[in-house]
Amino acid sequence: MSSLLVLNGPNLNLLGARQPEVYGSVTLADIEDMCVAHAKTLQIELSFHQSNHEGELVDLLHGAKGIHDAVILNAGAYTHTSVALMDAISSVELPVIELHLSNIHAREAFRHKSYIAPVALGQICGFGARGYTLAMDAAVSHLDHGA
Ligand code: CA2
Repeated sequence: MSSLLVLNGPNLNLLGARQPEVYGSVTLADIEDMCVAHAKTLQIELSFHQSNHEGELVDLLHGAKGIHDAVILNAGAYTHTSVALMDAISSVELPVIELHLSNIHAREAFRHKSYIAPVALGQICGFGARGYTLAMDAAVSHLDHGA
């Protein structure tokens, strides 16, 4: 049975509380529930985490090797700054799907740069919370068919 790790970065624990016009009104707990339900329909295992700390996200990526088959990563603002996360993704040699709730390319210029994109399998952004289940489908499709 395939296993996916869903990793969420800084401030995503605040979802639903502020800026609903940008990020929607769902909470991260709602998103986790959606992902758990979707994992059941896909018949896969799922692990879901959030951290506000760059080093902890690096540790969680390192720990994924040999345990999970693919990673879905919403690195939050670290997307735009973190060489450490980029290097961690390269080192684990697992397929990583970069995910964002908002369309980062339609926002401020500093959000257009992603350190994750060059080492990711692909990027999903702009579909709100639904992006998480889209990313799960993409990960399973990649694992099953290499597509
Ligand atoms: O669109 C996304 O998913 C982001 O990864 C969200 C990050 C942002 O820095 C990225 O550029 C795009 C922000 C995380 C959520 O921040 C919140 C701030 C206030 C209230 C609720 C969430």
